Amino acid sequence: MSLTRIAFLFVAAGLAFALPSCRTLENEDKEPSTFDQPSFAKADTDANGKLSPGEIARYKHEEALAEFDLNRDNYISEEEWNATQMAPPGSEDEHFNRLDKNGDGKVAEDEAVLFITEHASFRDSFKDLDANGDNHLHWEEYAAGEPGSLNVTLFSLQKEPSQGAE
Ligand SMILES: [Ca+2]
Ligand SMILES: [Ca+2]
Ligand SMILES: [Ca+2]
Repeated sequence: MSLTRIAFLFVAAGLAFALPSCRTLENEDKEPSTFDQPSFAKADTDANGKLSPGEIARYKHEEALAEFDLNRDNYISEEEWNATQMAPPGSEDEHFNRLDKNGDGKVAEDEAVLFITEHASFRDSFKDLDANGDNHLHWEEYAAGEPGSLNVTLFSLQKEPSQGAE
């Protein structure tokens, strides 16, 4: 019995050691998370049973902060941004400056929320999912659609509006 126990502890320790290092290596492949029902409820900060574009964007930004806000001041500084290495080389500055609307060298929550909610892909997906057109998503509307379609993050490059689009 004690041998089994020792073997178990050995495996558990090995896992605990291996998992965090995998996670950091896999950053680039990591899918931004989609909502399950509990996180959907958590994102509904005014508790009216449905999500506005801002509530979704704020929730997504909080996830990003947990990962990239290294000094935990609720801002993503240019230094923290560059440390993520998510943007293709050479495009970081331009993209960061677009996020940092007031030019103070860091991305605040309202700047992030604005970027996400104004992103063309986000707006299109939201409109598709919003079956009753009230500019909010109910869980039923969200669950009936493509789960990944709202996955716009700070790293999503804005496509130039295609010419002649309606
Ligand atoms: Ca709400
Ligand atoms: Ca920060
Ligand atoms: Ca700023």
